[in-house]
Amino acid sequence: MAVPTMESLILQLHDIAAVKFGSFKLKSGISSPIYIDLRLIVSYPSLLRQISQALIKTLPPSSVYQSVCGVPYTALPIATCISLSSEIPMLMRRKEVKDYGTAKAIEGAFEPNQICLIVEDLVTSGTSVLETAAPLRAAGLKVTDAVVLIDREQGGRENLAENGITLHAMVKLSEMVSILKEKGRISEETQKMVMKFLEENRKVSVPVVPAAEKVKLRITYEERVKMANNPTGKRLFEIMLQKETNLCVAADVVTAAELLEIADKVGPEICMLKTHVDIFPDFTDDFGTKLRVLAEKHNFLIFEDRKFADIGNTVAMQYEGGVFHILEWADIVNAHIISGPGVVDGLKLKGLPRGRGLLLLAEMSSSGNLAKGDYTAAAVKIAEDHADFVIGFISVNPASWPGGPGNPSFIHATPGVQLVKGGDSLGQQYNTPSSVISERGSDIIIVGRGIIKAANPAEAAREYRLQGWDAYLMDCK
Ligand code: S5P
Repeated sequence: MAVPTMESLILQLHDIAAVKFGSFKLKSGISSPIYIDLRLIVSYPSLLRQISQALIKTLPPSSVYQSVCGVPYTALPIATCISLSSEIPMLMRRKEVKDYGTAKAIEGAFEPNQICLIVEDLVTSGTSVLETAAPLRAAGLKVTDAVVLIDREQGGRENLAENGITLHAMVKLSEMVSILKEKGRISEETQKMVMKFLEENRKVSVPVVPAAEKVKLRITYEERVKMANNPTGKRLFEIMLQKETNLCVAADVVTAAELLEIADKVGPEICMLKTHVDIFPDFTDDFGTKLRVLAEKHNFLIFEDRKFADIGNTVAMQYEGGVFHILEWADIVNAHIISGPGVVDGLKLKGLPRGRGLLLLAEMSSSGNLAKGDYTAAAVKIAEDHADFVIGFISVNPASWPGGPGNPSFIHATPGVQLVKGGDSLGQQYNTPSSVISERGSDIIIVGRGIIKAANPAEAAREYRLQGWDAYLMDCK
């Protein structure tokens, strides 16, 4: 069957009143002289088929997609038709699933890294396309293009481009209106009114951070490897680059046996594994050796989240001695600076000769915490004074610090990360991977329950890794 002309499709849409002129109140509250309701096309199978064919033709001939996914609900039948006629398998996004970290948000069979084409009926700001792209990406798929029947030319193309998605529109609203005018369906006056409306409502913003508010272009990890002063800090940047990951899993499981098991599962996805060894009832002397074997196997660093906080002399003893012998097996530890710079001197005494690194808690993720303002600034000052041993910070929003994330030789690691913003009942506060990396200027996402409580921790870790790494790449562009 020949592909129908654009003109004929537009006239048919007008015939069935899927495109109407008058005065209509839009969802956004503004009054529009044109109203488009493409839900109607399901009642006209022949038109639906013709539209689907025209949409396929809109795509560059060289493009290859392993799946198509319609934005629910209006575009679902269109995506189904495209799938049938092009024999590209279809995926479906479940609209009801909010927490796509743990529940199944995408239905259908697919492999990670396959490219999925998004199909939409009408694009205004691009928000609904982005809402479908997010769970697809979270599931490990690549989303690079979206095909749409009508582009309302109100900023959607630009908003999608900012999020790495190229928009292919069958027709732009202005072209459609001019065809209807040419064919005598509407008056010149109506055409002018619609064009004026379009002009006045050029840009409908999407609820993402405006480019101007973003942290300025990121210095790449390649460059920062060269700047790192401490051998462990340098290795951390190297591992991130080699494995393309800025994910640290907080393995807060209840036994050492479980920790070793989870470390082996998530190992391929992470640059760093964070432990709380004092949780384990089954801690034994060979724990460190066993964990280091896994760290070697999967190429990750071990970060014992000990949060040292005492005077220098005491923390030096705690670091080396006791039951846990943290110094023996942890590449990285962290410290509060409440006791002043002596805490760093004490840890450095033991750690530096072993090439170990230290993160300072400059901010915390829990609500009502006191690590802010002058306290955060003091942590930065202490780090600068001990840049041979301090590799960076536990931080939450370094982009908001007076000097921003600051010295690029320091690395920022941020806890309180899940795929959806929120919190727990004990004061933890969560932000998303892209918000932590892109908006808040951090380098590493620290994820605990978002991964270890997921039905499949390895799969969840991959989702977080992809989201975190994509956010980093976007910032380097
Ligand atoms: O401010 C902080 C600092 C840390 S290190 N807030 C935190 O939540 N953490 C740790 O990060 C915390 O001890 C836990 O191990 C992890 C967060 O776990 P989640 O399950 O809430 O992701």
